[in-house]
Amino acid sequence: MDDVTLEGLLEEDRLFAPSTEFVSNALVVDGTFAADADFESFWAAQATELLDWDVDFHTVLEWKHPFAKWFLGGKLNVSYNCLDRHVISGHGDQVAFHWEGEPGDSRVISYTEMLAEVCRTANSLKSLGVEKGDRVAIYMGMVPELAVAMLACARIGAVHSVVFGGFTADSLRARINDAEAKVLITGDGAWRRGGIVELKAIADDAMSGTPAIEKCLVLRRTGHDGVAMIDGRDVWWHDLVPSQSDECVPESMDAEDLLFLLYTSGTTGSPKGIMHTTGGYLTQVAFTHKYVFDLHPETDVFWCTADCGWVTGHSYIVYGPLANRATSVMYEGTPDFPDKDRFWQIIEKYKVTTLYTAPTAIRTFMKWGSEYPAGHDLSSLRLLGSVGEPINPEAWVWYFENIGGSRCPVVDTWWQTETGAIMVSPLPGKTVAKPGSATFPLPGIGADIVGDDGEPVGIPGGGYLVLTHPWPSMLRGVWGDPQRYIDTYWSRFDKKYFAGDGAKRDGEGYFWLLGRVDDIMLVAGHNISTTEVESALVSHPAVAEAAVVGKTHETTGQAIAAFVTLRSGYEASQELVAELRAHVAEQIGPIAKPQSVLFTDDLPKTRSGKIMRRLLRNVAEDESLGDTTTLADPNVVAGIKALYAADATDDDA
Ligand code: 7RM
Repeated sequence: MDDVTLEGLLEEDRLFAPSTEFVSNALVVDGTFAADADFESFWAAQATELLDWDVDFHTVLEWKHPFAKWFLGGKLNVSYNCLDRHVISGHGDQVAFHWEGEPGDSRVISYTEMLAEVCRTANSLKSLGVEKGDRVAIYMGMVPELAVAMLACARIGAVHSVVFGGFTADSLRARINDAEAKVLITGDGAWRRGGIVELKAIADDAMSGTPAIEKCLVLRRTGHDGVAMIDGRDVWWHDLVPSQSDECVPESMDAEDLLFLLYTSGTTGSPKGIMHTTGGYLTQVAFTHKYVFDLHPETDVFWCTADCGWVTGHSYIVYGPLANRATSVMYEGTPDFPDKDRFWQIIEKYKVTTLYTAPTAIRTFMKWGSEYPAGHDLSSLRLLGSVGEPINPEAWVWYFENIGGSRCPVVDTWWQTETGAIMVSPLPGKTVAKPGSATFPLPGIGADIVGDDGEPVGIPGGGYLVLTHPWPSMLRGVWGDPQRYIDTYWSRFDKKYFAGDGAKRDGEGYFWLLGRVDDIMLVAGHNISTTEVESALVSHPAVAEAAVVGKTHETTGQAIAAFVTLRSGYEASQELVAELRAHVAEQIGPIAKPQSVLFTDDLPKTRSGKIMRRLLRNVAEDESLGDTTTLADPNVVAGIKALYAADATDDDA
């Protein structure tokens, strides 16, 4: 950040305390967790309380900076903790998943059924030659068998590597090869807005260059013709799995045995295989899922709208909810199929109590208009969550009012693939929330904000978010590249984990996440966060979503270029450009006023929905776009580039 502290200019003084009704039944209220318990004993207590161990651990933490081992000597099986123990305790009939298919078909799957299918699938994997420690790649749509496949791997001690079903053959091939996966589990196809994504055809292309792959297990989902099966390599799920025994003894795993790899692309270099292990990961996902979402397993219906191809799906569709015996909704499709009210229809149908989704979705719903949620009974909801990007205060308030009926606490949860589980978040029965702030680190977590010199900036202050001590679900490394683990996360600051996010703390110590540090802008000597300027824009009634970037400017170093999508009912105009620029100046200060504002129908996003500002910077600088393979839709940025070139709203006034 060029030795200038991140300023943190946007102010927010709206406060949202949990209602007395919510507090009266909440798992965590003021005083539930001792404020200054030492973090090792804290996590040891959670591990013992939340999980069933085959053998107790003898040592809580071994910390050989920056390599951590948690719960040494402990043995357990993740699938046993997610399934068997709930059946044994008499809850086998409880629904594990209400699954909703995109075309409108649905399935109800109990814990007993889930366990039987996981055992059959685990036995199938064994019959295909999979052994403890082997890697299994999974490339599927959002069908129950995806969760089953993950748990089947966990049951026999195989390491899964789920690759999001929207990735290309090249991306899949690179991930399979890096992990040297022996088996690939895929489907014939996946439904996507009424069309079919031909998963098997893409997988075949990928497998044309994957020497380690021996077998491919294929689930029939879309049932379309012409799916080619290669003799000796490919096996239909329905030909293998149903005939297997529904009993499979769970492999007792060391706490530090690898549970899964999950590849993250980041902004530079090849994807990193983030390594997560067994005991620490399950402890922290169970803890956070229980207390951040105030889980009451007898009455709640939990819905995390992520895809299992991302860490959010791993931790809060599969492992956290199942470890806690939650009843979840799992949905196959997109929010706008067949119409823009699909989410609200699902919430009404299953009486969802807890919704966990992303700011990109919330801003899209704002853009579509509040009549879609207003047409449905959402009164079952009692808690709302957000993850993936900073949530703009205006989007937070829209979510609170239009989805939560002004009655549900909102938990804005900060975490990463690398952290494995939620790290910074309100506790809904305790924390007084401020829209746009992830509030405070959870119990057992050490987070701080430091300047360029690595020294804490204090309160209030802005700089880089760091984690100050190990946590149970932390990544254990980058697969095959220990040096990259050290360089990426542990070298920027001495003895502190560098998260790559800018952040500030306000006068009351609340944490505000301000976006990736690569995105921070330097305007006339001021470090300005993209998040804050975007939030100022989104607070204008015409704006649904905004992305801002810094572009080279001869006098100020950088100037701010804004890209804005409008809410339905608003029209682009020169007057609106002037109004938005004035609005930002008023909200933050003249220094943050965008030099240009371009109206666009869409913003470039990654497949997991995060705005890709690097590409907008290329557009603003009139540079070539470079690598666009992580984009959900490369056409969007090409369209913006053409618009930008034709636009003349640049104005230095
Ligand atoms: C869970 C997930 C991680 C990055 C992270 C941040 C951003 C995620 C929030 C957030 C502000 C949040 N994993 N991020 N959650 N920023 N507030 N509540 O998204 O590995 O895919 O991304 O996402 O930049 O570093 S991830």
